[in-house]
Parts: sequence; structure tokens; C-alpha cells
Amino acid sequence: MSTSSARSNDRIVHSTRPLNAEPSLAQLRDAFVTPVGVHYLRSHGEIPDVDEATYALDISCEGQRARLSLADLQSGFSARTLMAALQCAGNRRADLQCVEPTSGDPWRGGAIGNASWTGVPLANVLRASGVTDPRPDLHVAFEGLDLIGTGSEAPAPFGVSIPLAKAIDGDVLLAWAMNGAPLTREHGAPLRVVVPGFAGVRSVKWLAAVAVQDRPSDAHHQRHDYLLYPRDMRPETRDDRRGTVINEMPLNAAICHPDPGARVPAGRTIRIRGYAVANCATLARVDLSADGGQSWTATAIEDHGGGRWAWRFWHADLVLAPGPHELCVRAVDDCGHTQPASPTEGWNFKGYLCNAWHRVPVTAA
Ligand SMILES: Nc1nc2c(c(=O)[nH]1)N[C@H]1C(S)=C(S)[C@@H](COP(=O)(O)O)O[C@H]1N2
Ligand SMILES: [Mo]
Repeated sequence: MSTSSARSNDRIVHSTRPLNAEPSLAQLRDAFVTPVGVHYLRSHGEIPDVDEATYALDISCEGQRARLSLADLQSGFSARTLMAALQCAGNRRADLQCVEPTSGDPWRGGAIGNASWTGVPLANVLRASGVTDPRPDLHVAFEGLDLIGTGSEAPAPFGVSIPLAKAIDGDVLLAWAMNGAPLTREHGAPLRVVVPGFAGVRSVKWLAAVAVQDRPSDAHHQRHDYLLYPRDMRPETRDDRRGTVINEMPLNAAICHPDPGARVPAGRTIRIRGYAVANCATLARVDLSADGGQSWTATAIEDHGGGRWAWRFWHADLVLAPGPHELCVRAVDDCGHTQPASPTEGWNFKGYLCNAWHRVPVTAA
């Protein structure tokens, strides 16, 4: 067994080929900056072997083409470090699967991690290629070095795209380091995209090519995957034209301590702890209920200085009477948006974007 798979032993491994694993919520809440060995892993195919000595990134835009080595990127542009929570669109799918089965791995709430990323703003690389205007009709397509077989189609590079307007906002990075160390193979070495606030799928690993074009990526994962389908659609009635491309992630929050089903001391102060993410919005409040959502109290949102794309840690102290209690959490953003009470309404057959109140039953004794 390789070192990397051994390291994923303390994560919950949904599959080894491809490698899909997440930490427990308790482990995730231990550090504001998620250690590389704790951060979830999500790949659609085999991890490619990339020779860093010959590695180069293809850029194509408005008929111009360029090929940049990692050294070209590192010496030709100023590096920037920012913290961003990366979250899979399937995070918390397990809660949707309690409503009705869906396709995909039963991610709990651990398909999210908060890391510091170092690289160059994609905006600067595009500007050097002549792109300055965030024309809303343009898209930036990314291609990875991993080849994915999708049913009847021949294996093709993993590919997706984002709108040009997002690509040039300055916070989208072409990153070579995570938490101050070079990217590991699993996380996309030698270079990956980091699209803060967007679903993890847009943050392409093992980046081979960037293209500015007048249409979204033609690749399988852009056209046929990571679409949010209507509530009533089933695999048999699947119609991709009725699916919405998943980009921005919704407001979300999870309780990380205590564990579901835990016995906690009655009549004594206990501390409830978790995370919340507002992604492209601004987090205003995180509310906690100890009675299944009938009454709520505001939690303390901790300030760890992660910046606008980082997640937020929160905690609240409670005294519970003896007996069963249902803890639940919901976040509120500064426009007053909040999360749905139940996963029923938002259920979709692919199991994306679960952001229902996270509920944790406990017994105080
Ligand atoms: N090339 C490539 N990039 C990829 C993927 C992939 O399979 N291939 N998976 C995507 C998905 S769905 C997610 S959630 C994130 C996961 O990044 P991580 O494994 O570093 O946590 O990478 C994204 N980038
Ligand atoms: Mo994902």
C-alpha cells in the first residue's frame, strides 16, 4: 500500500479507485486550517503521473496560444496566497439519501476543507494573454491530465469551465501549493485551479490547459454532470436541458461536536461546535436549536482571520435537561437567506447541494 493510501486510513474511504475519502466531522473541526492529510479527496479517475520536469500549461485565447512551465508562472507573475474552503457539490449527500436514494457516494459533512492556497491569479495570466474585459458571453475552460472513461464514450481528459467574469475576479488561482507546501499528487500536483466559493468540481487538478472560449466546456463533466435537476426528475426521465449548472455553493453549516447519538452530561454546560460557509455571500449569523428547531439561539462565530473565502468556526454553550434532544444548526447570510429545514424539498436524484439544517440527536444523562 502506498503512503498516500495509508494516510487516508483515518478518513472515511468511500472508494479507493477512484480515491474518494472524507474526515469525520470531529476530526475536521480540530483545526481551522485543514491539514493536507485530513482534507477530503475527490477524483473521478486514476491519479495521473505527471513529470514536473516537462510539465507545461497550455493557454489559448482569442486565437493566441502560449505554453508556460511552472517556472514561467512562478517567475513571470507575483504569487498570491489566499485561504478558501473547497467543498464538493455532493457534500452532505448522505442526508438526501435518507429521503430517497440518489446516485453518488454518501458523503457526510466532511467533503469540505479549508486550506491556504498559493499560486498566481488566473486574472493576471489571462491579462498577459490579452483578456481584460469580463465579457459575460465568454467562458474559461479547464482540462486536467487525468483521463476519464464515461460509459460508452472513449476516455477523455477531465474538463469543466467557469464564466470569464468569475475567472478574472482576482481570487481564482492557478495554485501550486496548499498550506505552504507543494501540492500532493492527490490534490493535483503540480498545478490546479482554485475557484473560491464555487463547487469543488470547478477547481481542476493536474491542470493541462486553459482556454477562453465563447461557450462552456464541451467535456463530459460540464455538459452531463454537476447539474441540479428538478425535484421530480428521475434517472429514467433525465433531461440535461432541465438541469442547472452548479457553480456557486449555497449557505451551509454542520455540527461537528458532539457526534450523532452521543450521550452528553445533563445539567452541565456542554460546548457545541461546528463550521459554516457562506461561499459567495456573507455570513451574518449561525443559529443553534436544541429542540429540533422550535427555538434558536445565536452561536458565537469565531474569528480566525481566514478572509472572505474561508469557512467560519462557531460554538455555543448549552445546558441540557436529562432526556433526548435534537440539536440543529442553520446559517443566515446578510441578505437574510437561510437554509431549508428538511432535505426533502431540495432532494435531487444526483444528490447535490444538500444544505438542510444539520440535525444531531443526542441524549443528556
Ligand atoms: N482533474 C480533475 N480535477 C478535479 C477532479 C477530478 O476528478 N479531476 N475532481 C473535482 C472535484 S468533484 C472536487 S470536489 C475537487 C476535490 O479536490 P481535492 O481532491 O483536492 O479535495 O477536485 C475537482 N477537480
Ligand atoms: Mo466534487
